[in-house]
Amino acid sequence: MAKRIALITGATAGIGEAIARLLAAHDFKLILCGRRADRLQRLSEELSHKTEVQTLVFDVRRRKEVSDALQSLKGQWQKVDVLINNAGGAHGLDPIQSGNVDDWEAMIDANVKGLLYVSREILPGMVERKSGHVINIGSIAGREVYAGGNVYCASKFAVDALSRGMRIDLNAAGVKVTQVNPGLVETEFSKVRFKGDEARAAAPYHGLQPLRGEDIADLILFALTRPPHVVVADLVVFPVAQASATVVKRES
Ligand code: NDP
Ligand code: 8X3
Repeated sequence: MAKRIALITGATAGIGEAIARLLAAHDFKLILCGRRADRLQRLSEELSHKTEVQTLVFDVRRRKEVSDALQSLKGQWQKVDVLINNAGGAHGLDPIQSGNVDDWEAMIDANVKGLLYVSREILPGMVERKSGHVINIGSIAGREVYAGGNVYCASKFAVDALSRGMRIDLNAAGVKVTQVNPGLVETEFSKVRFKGDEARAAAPYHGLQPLRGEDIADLILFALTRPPHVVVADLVVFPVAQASATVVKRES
């Protein structure tokens, strides 16, 4: 079987980088996307020993950058088989009444609008070919709201609605849609949320064994390798120490 082409947004760190490494070892060609060109270049050089790799540098919040980047793909690379909408994150944990409006915009623009801009470029080809698989990275924050989560949670509730909507609209074309909703995964997520404050960034993982990006990548590979008639529609995954967005067992 020919290698499938997987496009991964947010491949420069965390979950996206782990997905890239795992798919490179399992018969996928890769289109790696992110804003940090140096990291994309390094990862591409490393993975090129295992598979064919393209890189695209763009900010998912910028509609024209997204369309220019994706339309620059040539030949076989235009036929994306697997779209992994992973780029995004949280900015701040402030109560709604004192929230930072720039943080709100960054989250809505990347987590919701960015996912839409990228999907709008890739989905028509999947529909035309009547094949493809979209994986959206949601979150437990898209199922439960917690203190200070307000806009981040809203953005992930939106991803949940978009995943369900995609599944319905793409049903006739036979395009698979999988949503993966992780709980606590130790990546750069918390450093970004707390703007580099190392102590606050480390706190969510204190006294427990969090998930790693590799754990999420493993589930995605599972979803991508089911038989043609099977779609893993929706997954919630926690570290064992976590029972909900707010119930977490910590060893002191
Ligand atoms: P990281 O901060 O480690 O990685 C985030 C990735 O997204 C980076 O590659 C970053 O690349 C990219 N990214 C962020 N903003 C943009 C942007 N505007 N344009 C393009 N790329 C962007 O976090 P995670 O790996 O943890 O996060 C990946 C996804 O998983 C996110 O959607 C997050 O919400 C979700 N998630 C994370 C959980 C966790 O506990 N860590 C739990 C549940 C869901 P670059 O900066 O180079 O552009
Ligand atoms: C990331 C998980 O619980 O920090 O989406 O919001 S959480």
